[in-house]
Amino acid sequence: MKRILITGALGQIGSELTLKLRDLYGADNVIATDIKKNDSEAAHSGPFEILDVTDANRMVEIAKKHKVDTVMHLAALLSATAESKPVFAWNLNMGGMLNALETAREVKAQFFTPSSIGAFGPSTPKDNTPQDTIMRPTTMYGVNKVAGELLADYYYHKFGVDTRGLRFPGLISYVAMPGGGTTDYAVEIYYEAVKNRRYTSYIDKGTYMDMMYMPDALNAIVDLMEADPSKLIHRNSFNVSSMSFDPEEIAASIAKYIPGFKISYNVDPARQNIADSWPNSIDSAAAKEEWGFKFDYDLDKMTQDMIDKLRQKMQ
Ligand code: AKB
Repeated sequence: MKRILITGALGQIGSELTLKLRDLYGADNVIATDIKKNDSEAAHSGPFEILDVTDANRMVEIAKKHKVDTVMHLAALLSATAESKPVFAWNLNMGGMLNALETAREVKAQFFTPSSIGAFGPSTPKDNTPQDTIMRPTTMYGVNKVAGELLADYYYHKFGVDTRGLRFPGLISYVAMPGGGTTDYAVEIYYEAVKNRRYTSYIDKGTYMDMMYMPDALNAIVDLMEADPSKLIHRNSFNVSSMSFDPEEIAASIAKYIPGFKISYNVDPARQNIADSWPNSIDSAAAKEEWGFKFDYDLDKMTQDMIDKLRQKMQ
């Protein structure tokens, strides 16, 4: 039976991952932590501890107190926020990562952390970006992600920590809003479509980025963590994506379910710059071959589910 410590458990991924893991492994076996408590289900459906991930001692103390055998480190600043506060981002993203890896080493735990399509940069091949390729990101977030991938591989080779990671695309969900990401437009657009039948996009038409619906992302985390280690050639981190679209294409998909939906543009140069430095679409072949990555949702199936769920939520 697993005993899992999650950092950033009340964030965009954590709010849903915590509940899924509690369903799979038992509520008491999933220890949610975050810098503040809120009134979400993730904070109240099982053990919860306040944790600032830059506090190394406290992280180890919580891991020992709850006898965890798995650390899932989700706490991090996303790309647009990291770009506006680069020094803070370095300290939080890299400090948190080092502390989480050290915790995993000390308590002999398996380790997961998300990387991102943000780990790639303008000199990376843009289409069908391979698993192993040029990684020279031009954002602080990307620098943190590449350094984090290397550090996680280092902990595997040097100390034998069972580290695993996924390069996530933009994640879309109706549960918790992302905060400070470049791909957030693809979440906001659904909220605005259901409320106002229109959306003003800060990302320009023609800008393609990879995306994935949250249920597929959560399944990918569980499948990777349960994968047979002898099959893993890569570890930190695997390309995974289930769709790639630009704002026009997501708007056209929404218009199939919300007739009259209109998109307009007011491009934010800061976030557009970040988006322009990322791939159009990445190749998930290594994840498929090494641990059977699969997904259920394409753009239209996701759109239909997002709209249904948001209508119920906003009633
Ligand atoms: C962001 O936009 O910063 C994230 C990501 C793709 O890593 N959603």
